Amino acid sequence: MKKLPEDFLFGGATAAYQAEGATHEDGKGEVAWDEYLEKQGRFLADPASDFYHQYPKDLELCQMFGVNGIRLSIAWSRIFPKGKGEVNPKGVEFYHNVLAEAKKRGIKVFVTLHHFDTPKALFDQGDFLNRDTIDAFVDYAKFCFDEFKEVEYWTTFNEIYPIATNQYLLGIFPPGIKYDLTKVIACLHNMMYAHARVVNLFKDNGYPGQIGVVHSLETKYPASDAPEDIHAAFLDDALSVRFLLDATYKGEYSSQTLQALDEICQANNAHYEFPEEDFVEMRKAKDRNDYLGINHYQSHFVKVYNGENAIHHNGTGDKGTGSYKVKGIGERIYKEGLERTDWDWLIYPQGLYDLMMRIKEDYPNYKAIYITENGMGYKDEFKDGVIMDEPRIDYIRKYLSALADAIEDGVNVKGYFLWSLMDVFSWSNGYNKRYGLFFVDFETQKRYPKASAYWYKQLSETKTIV
Ligand code: BGP
Repeated sequence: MKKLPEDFLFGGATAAYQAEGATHEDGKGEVAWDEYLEKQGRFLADPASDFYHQYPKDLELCQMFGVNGIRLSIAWSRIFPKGKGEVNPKGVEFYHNVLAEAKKRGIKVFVTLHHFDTPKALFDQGDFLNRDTIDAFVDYAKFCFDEFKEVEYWTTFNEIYPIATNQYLLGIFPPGIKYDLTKVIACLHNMMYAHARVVNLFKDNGYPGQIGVVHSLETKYPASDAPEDIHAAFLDDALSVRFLLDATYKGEYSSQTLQALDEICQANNAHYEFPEEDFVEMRKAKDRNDYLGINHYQSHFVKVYNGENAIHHNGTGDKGTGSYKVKGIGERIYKEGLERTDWDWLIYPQGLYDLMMRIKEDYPNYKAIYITENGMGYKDEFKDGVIMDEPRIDYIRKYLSALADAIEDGVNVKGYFLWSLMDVFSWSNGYNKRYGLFFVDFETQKRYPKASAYWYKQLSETKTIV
């Protein structure tokens, strides 16, 4: 039996577009997803979990089940329907109401400024490939810091790497572009620079509270001891993990990162250029991150690959259909004997432990870590209001044990947010990939606590992983 610290936060995570629904209500502006999903014709982000109207119920459930933290995001387009310019007072009012309700119930709120939902007016101009979007983002952040003084924990971005790659490598997020490594790298850098600008704005102006960024960090291992596989894992890691951590905590890219970028660019006919003055801002911000948020679901085993790019995203839950091969980086393989979910996500808690230890070693100025997302997508079975989701409990138990080991070994981890608090809409899977502690009947919007919710409540009360 392992213990977690007495003051550990047991949270649940959500995101505006995946939880709120009401995508056209009360003056909310468009996001690229609205049109993209409509055209795709598989599912829409309405009703999602109707958090826009159900939030008092969801926060009540948090309190009842020992969930003492919630991660949510502000939909930029509820505040500025066109991304900048005129403010929508109804949007502002909505978030004040949510924050007040959470406070009433003693729930700590972590607020993300951007969770995959750039307002369409800016998205159509190139999103973060267009440097004007950075200025608009900084202005939006400033507005929020001035307005929402009740917020204690701010996060600039959710998952810069998946944004860059899902938009420009896998092509599963709008604008649906595939295999464009030039765009991937430009997007990564511009967003890291935007993060630094916002952190410096926050600290220079002495706003109250804490600020950080949420990165998706998935540990990479070589598929074998062969030097070329070791190198492939190094390249995959350099682009997806090291690039982000270097930018966040070193304020520049280490020579190893740049060496990997050069190699990746050469294989993919890609190029990059980083304005030198960006690093002035980034170096200034590197010791000002109050915490690092980590989303961690899986790890990858990587093998050398020099063939043509071939990625198939498993967005249906048909086990074994996913594949990932990127020229000059590597192929992610399924390691024999390791469990994976129906969506082909490898269950490997050791990866979380190794990641924690690596951050402690390589980025000693990290201050504090919150696991801001971890959880298991599962096809829950609903039987007369009862949902026995043992595989999910088992998944959380294993990952929390790995986390407890890392804490024991000196990593400063302050809390954990399960993805997701209640079932929500999934960007590329729609509604059959459920993650929540609370089952949502998307037709009636009724909530039902799953077995995992009762397990989590006990965990939060005893701090003991059983
Ligand atoms: C993270 C995102 C979340 C959520 C989660 C699960 O990348 O921050 O928004 O979607 O992954 O992903 P999926 O719904 O694709 O299973």
